[in-house]
Amino acid sequence: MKLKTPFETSFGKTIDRHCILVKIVDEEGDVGWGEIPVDDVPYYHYETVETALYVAKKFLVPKLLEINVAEPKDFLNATSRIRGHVMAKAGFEMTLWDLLAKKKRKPLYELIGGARDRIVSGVSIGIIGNMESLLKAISRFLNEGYRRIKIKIKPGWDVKPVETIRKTFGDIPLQVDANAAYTLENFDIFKQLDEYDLLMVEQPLHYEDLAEHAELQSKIRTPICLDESIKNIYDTKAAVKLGSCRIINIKPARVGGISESIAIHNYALEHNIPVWIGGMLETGIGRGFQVAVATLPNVKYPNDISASNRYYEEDIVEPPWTLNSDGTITVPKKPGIGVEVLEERVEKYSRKILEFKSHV
Ligand code: OSB
Ligand code: MG
Repeated sequence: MKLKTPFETSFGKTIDRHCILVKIVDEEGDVGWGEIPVDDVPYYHYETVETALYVAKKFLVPKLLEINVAEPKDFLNATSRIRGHVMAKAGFEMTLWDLLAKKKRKPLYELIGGARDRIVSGVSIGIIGNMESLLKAISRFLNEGYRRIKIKIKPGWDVKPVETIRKTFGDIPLQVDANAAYTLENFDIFKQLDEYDLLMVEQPLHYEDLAEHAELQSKIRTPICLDESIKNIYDTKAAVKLGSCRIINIKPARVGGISESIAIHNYALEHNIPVWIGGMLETGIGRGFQVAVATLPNVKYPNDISASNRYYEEDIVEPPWTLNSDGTITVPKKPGIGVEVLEERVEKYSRKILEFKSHV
């Protein structure tokens, strides 16, 4: 799917989004949908369209067809020997959640203990090297009602845009995301950013380096929020114990699905670490899972869950996700993720459709 505008981060530029959609039809004819929001290149995350497809075909689908699934965790247990490949797994786990919720005739958010009927939306703006265009984009998103602005930064594009945004828009809720582009040698940059009352600085250092994040956090006022570094509950515990962050960005697909998202959410809640829900430019299907998880009680900051029209000319769900004038998105009350998948559109955008059947 072609993005309305290219999305640039410290690791590269996305123009067309490729991903894998999962559809599961059970023996009673009930249907679940899910999304594996992989990219073509392993820059933000190590999995790609090709690796996820391989793992799905070779390991996940055969296992799924072999076992009895009453709940998503039956699938997780059956595939627990497969290390890594969390996004591929998550795509199936989430599909099973949608299916389960539909079978129970309940909205997904209710099934997972969600506690609100609207979620707060922020917007994530890629690197726009031209200041005037960046300010224009921010002004447009603020007018639409978005409740927080996040800009991507990289060495050479950090303090200056933040300073200019503060001068132009004053005290708006603002945060930056470095996507791991800095090292402790850049400490001076973080010292300068510390003066701008940012809500948080997201993933400043290497995606494996919890120790140096802890060191940086001890030296700046601005809360560090980890994104890439949080891959599961185990590194969540390590990050919290080490003091590597004060906020966590949970992306359901990045951590292996809904069950792991809930585990991270609950652990963070017990340790007074607020969370929010991030994204990877998901289609309307993946967005449904983000919205459901964003209803959990410890979600305390605006989410990277924007309306369909922030990303795509046309989404593949009906109704598309829309922003209320107060900068929220209403949580659907229909069963499952609560939006209908437009299969004709899915086919229109599909490059490849694979079908697998159980012979049991
Ligand atoms: O780091 O949060 C990120 C998009 C793709 C990959 C990584 C990130 C992002 C975003 C956009 O920031 C979030 C969204 O609006 O979906
Ligand atoms: Mg991020």
